[in-house]
Amino acid sequence: MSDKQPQITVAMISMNEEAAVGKVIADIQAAAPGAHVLLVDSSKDRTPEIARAAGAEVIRQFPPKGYGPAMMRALTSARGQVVVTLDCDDTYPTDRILPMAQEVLSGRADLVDASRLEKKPEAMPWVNYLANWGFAWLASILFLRRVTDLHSGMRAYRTSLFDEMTFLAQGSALPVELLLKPMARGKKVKAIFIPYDERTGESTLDPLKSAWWTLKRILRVRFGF
Ligand SMILES: Nc1nc2c(ncn2[C@@H]2O[C@H](COP(=O)(O)OP(=O)(O)O)[C@@H](O)[C@H]2O)c(=O)[nH]1
Ligand SMILES: [Mg+2]
Repeated sequence: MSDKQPQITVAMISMNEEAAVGKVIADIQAAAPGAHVLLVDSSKDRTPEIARAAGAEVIRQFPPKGYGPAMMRALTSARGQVVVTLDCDDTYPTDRILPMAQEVLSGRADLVDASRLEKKPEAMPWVNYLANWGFAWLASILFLRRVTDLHSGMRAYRTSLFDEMTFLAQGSALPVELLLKPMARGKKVKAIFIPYDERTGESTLDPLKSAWWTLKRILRVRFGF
């Protein structure tokens, strides 16, 4: 950890990502030198040791509480003006970290969403793609602006957003609310398109539960219940 106060935190949550974590942190450090790297980790494997040895701050959350509580902990523990999130499974392009952070630091955006869904990614099964596409259209209609990817794990957030508004950590599909609520509150939300790579290791996602929570979160933010 460096002594000077970083402006950028790159935050990840991790559960049993020992196959990917070392490479992901090395890629982050190469792409964003001086950024603070933070993991909220709920692993049983060697992920936390590998991350600490690589210079990351590791907050242990064990036993695991699920994606939402881990992600909220990461977002609210970030240092500096901007926090960029990534999955810890080597599926997101680390070379976009700095350009996304720069949009926030410059004041042009409060949130930048890295959409994986400009077109169907080869690594994404059709059923996931169609579900994502349908929910993105529903949100686009209800929020009166084009949204393409509600579930991206790669975002840049102005850290002050987490002092200004609260998000429901419990339940699946938290990224939906993390995108739509700032949008509904008039924050400057931008999107870029990114490529999406094959995952290293297994996904923890339960698709039906995620679909149900996606719908609930869209309606909750839009209609305030
Ligand atoms: N700390 C923590 N991390 C989690 C938990 N569940 C999932 N993750 C991590 O969250 C990220 C996204 O999960 P992933 O399985 O890749 O979901 P997918 O990208 O939708 O397939 C990965 O880095 C996981 O290791 C949890 O309960 N606690
Ligand atoms: Mg992932």
